[in-house]
Amino acid sequence: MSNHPKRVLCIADIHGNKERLKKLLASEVYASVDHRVYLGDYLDGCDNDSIGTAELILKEAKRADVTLLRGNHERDQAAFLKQFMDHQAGKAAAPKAPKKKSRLDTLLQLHQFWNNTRDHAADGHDPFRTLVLAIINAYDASPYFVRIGKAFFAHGGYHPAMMRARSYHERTELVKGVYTCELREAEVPHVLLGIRLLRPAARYDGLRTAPKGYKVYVGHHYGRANRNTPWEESGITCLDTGCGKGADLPLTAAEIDATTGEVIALHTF
Ligand SMILES: [Mn+2]
Repeated sequence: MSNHPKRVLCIADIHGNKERLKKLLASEVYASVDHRVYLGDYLDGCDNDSIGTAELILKEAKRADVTLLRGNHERDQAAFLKQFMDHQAGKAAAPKAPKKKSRLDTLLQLHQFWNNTRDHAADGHDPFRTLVLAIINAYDASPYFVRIGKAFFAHGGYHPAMMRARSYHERTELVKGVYTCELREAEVPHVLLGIRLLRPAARYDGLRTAPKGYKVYVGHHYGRANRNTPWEESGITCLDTGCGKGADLPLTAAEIDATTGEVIALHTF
């Protein structure tokens, strides 16, 4: 009957903190769980290594026992990079540079990467183009949310459409019992990517309460009052403890019993 992975590690926002991600990847709990769900926001930190983090995450993307969710930062960077590549091909105007320093840092790091590798482009191998296309493709292949047993995972919040999900997402088809669903684009940014979670519109009533019998796990909310520890409210747990956002704050991961949806243990790296 319940054919889903049993023990799931849910990993909150990384924001370019490659060192803490490396500690997590080398940990006992990472190795021992049945499945891993990343809540998105891999890139854009403060003086962090977003490119090194992206390279590690792109390796994770190849694993069948890993689900990478979309964060609002990936959405913005993927849109920028798509337009940049189209611009290079003469098909679009130049994209506008982001104003936020953390987002600009990622692009400056990409520029540095291009500087360091452009000599290799001459023989037909272009590491910059390869990396940028890999980031865009990984973003396009990532679901907005995933359900495993009694646990829902999304970057920003719960949406009632998550309860209606029946289809398997291509990316996670190999893992039986991992449900994801494509939503209408209009439903997505406001809830699942967390854009309006703090001031939800009336039509997203289900947003602040997990459906009965289920638990919801999100990231995104570092700006909330009790920022350095995970918080739980009406069945929705936020695991974002500010990793990569400047001060040396931990990366938090929750080990979850998917059969009940409950946390078994919290781990910090
Ligand atoms: Mn975030």
